[in-house]
Amino acid sequence: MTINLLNTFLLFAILIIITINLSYFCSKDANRYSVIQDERFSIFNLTRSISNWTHTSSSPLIPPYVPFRSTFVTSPKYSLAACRIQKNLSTILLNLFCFLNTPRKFSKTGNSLTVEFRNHISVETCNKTHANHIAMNTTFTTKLAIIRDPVERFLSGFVDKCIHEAEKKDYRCYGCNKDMVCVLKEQYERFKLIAEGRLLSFSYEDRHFAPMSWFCDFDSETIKNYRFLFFGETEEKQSQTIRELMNIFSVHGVDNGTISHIFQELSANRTKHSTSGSAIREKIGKEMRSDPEAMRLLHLIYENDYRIFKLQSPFIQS
Ligand SMILES: *[C@@H]1O[C@H](CO)[C@@H](O)[C@H](O)[C@H]1NC(C)=O
Ligand SMILES: *[C@@H]1O[C@H](CO)[C@@H](O)[C@H](O)[C@H]1NC(C)=O
Ligand SMILES: *[C@@H]1O[C@H](CO)[C@@H](O)[C@H](O)[C@H]1NC(C)=O
Ligand SMILES: *[C@@H]1O[C@H](CO)[C@@H](O)[C@H](O)[C@H]1NC(C)=O
Ligand SMILES: *[C@@H]1O[C@H](CO)[C@@H](O)[C@H](O)[C@H]1NC(C)=O
Ligand SMILES: *[C@@H]1O[C@H](CO)[C@@H](O)[C@H](O)[C@H]1NC(C)=O
Ligand SMILES: CC(=O)N[C@H]1CO[C@H](CO)[C@@H](O)[C@@H]1O
Repeated sequence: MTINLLNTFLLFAILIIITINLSYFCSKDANRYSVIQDERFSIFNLTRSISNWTHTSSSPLIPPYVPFRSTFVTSPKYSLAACRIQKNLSTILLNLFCFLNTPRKFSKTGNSLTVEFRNHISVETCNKTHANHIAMNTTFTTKLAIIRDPVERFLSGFVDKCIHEAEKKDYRCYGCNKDMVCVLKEQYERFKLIAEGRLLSFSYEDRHFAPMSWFCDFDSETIKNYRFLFFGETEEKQSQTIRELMNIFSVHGVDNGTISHIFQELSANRTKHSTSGSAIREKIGKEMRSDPEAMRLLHLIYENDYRIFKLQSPFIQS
């Protein structure tokens, strides 16, 4: 009896603490973390699901479906929407959807679709392209998400952020100085804290390395509403994905002229957006795969991504 009472009391105390933390978190930076304004992301629901993870999960794996800030692009005219997960691809998606929404204006300025969007076009021009929380919105008959092999995605981000960007900013990647295991250790601890609702703000690195299942307002239900496009690591696979995307546009009534323009842009500029071939990436990738500690941590962080997106896991099953 008394033990039950004590447990109930403890649970309440934990819930209150989490609630206070969350309300601090939401009010502090409401614009950046668009977790409010949607019932599913209300303090009550977040608290409920977070306490559920904390109490039911004894697995060392980083859990899936932790609500993370996501942005989307939409084209209501074609009943299409897409979630933007990865940095570079998301720039391309933004340009594509902006182009779909305002083809004439866009062509007249003569800007390439793939040129960094922000530098050339005012936010307002493509204002309506942005959206929040489309996972359950029935206005869009197709909701796209481009996914990538989780370990390749990490590797690409590591080379980009922890090698290249860290040259100029030594605080980048937690000051790990190109040490992958150091980054993964820190990141694993941070993801655990985030999943438990115990971390109040997210780092730049968190946003780049978070599991894909944390984005797009994915949960075990909403994930069924998405159509996935797999972005492979080879040119062949990537051009296949581009063709698949063009096919989707065509089915949604985008005219041939627009499609062939987009197709040419993407094909001509594709190689620029892929680091798959770079020598440094190959070298680091080799080191990563032969380092048991790196692979152990990658397994803990990304195994659930492999399961959820039904991708073949590179980790030895034990
Ligand atoms: C929690 O989310 C569900 C939808 O998943 C919603 O129907 C319900 O109203 C929400 N509860 C609160 C208190 O916001
Ligand atoms: C906790 O999680 C279980 C399994 O995922 C689910 O069936 C249950 O409804 C959840 N409980 C709450 C209170 O969210
Ligand atoms: C988008 O446009 C609306 C009005 O048309 C404006 O209120 C809003 O601030 C704009 N948003 C951005 C990001 O420019
Ligand atoms: C769905 O998206 C459309 C277009 O962005 C928006 O006008 C509408 O309010 C959304 N519906 C819901 C239920 O959020
Ligand atoms: C668009 O292309 C498809 C297949 O490539 C073709 O069947 C169709 O006739 C074309 N439509 C127009 C309007 O050019
Ligand atoms: C992303 O873009 C940056 C420059 O904008 C580039 O250096 C990097 O290689 C790209 N990464 C991927 C994975 O395409
Ligand atoms: C078709 C093509 O080459 N499109 C663009 C690719 O990107 C460069 C700049 O990065 C543009 O100048 C091209 O127009």
